[in-house]
Amino acid sequence: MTETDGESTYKLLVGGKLVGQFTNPKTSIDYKPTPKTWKNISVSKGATVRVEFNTATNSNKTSGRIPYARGRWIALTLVPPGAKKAKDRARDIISSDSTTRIFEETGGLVAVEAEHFALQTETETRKWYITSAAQTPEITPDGDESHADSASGGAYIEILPDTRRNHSMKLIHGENFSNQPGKLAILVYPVHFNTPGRYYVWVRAYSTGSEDNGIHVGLDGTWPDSGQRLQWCEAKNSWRWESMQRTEAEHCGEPYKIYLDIEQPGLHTIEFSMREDVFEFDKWLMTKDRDFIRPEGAGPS
Ligand SMILES: [Ca+2]
Ligand SMILES: [Ca+2]
Ligand SMILES: [Ca+2]
Repeated sequence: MTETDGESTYKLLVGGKLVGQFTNPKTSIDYKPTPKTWKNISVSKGATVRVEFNTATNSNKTSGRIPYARGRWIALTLVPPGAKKAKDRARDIISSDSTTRIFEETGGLVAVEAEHFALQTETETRKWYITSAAQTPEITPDGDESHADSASGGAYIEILPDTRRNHSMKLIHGENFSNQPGKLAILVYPVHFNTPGRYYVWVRAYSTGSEDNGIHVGLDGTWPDSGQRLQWCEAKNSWRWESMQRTEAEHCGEPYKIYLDIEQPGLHTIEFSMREDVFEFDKWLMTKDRDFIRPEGAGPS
């Protein structure tokens, strides 16, 4: 923040090393936010980030009380590389491939086949593969058979390989499990929203075991708490629409807790990422109706 009585200098140190320095401009306005951006700064795990700032005066007084600035500041924000505004991100995705589908919300509802994703990222460890009557992935191990004949649109996607079939098999964080969203196998769908507001997210999935029934949902490259740990417990061995969040209190999930807030109308990206491998994903929808009734079949077109 600028101060009229002096121009303080700020230093940013990472791991004890000076990576940026900034001196406030002269000003006639006190406490005006004056952001400074430093690019291409790497912060290694466990590094200490330190901000230093000094007092400064621009007074010519030689006696009496000398006015001075205190080096006031408000915030330090870390932005990951590649982070973009929501609109830029969605536009980049669309312009990179002319065949990309853009979905549209009307009347507070949008429904999308999972296999119609625009792209997927973070695929080194686990990846989504399409299964249809004509196409079965050749990735092994895969602990269950094809369920394409009962899938909406005749196709679904599945995260492979599957190295954790049941609770006794080894859980490897960041490999066959990720309680953290946005780490593994991220799917991206561009959606144009006409109606801002709170949308409840429902997903149609097929669970055949105890370690294939969780996923995360996010918005515009962010992963809010209300999109984490969608969970399925009921109706094993069938396609099942669900909108439940796994919590400490209820491992099978609580209703009304899975939602995304669309604050501005226009283009956004809806994104899903892996929680458990061999998750089978047929279709998803977002509805403004909190009391949306679970579809028995494929759900809205
Ligand atoms: Ca399978
Ligand atoms: Ca699994
Ligand atoms: Ca489908």
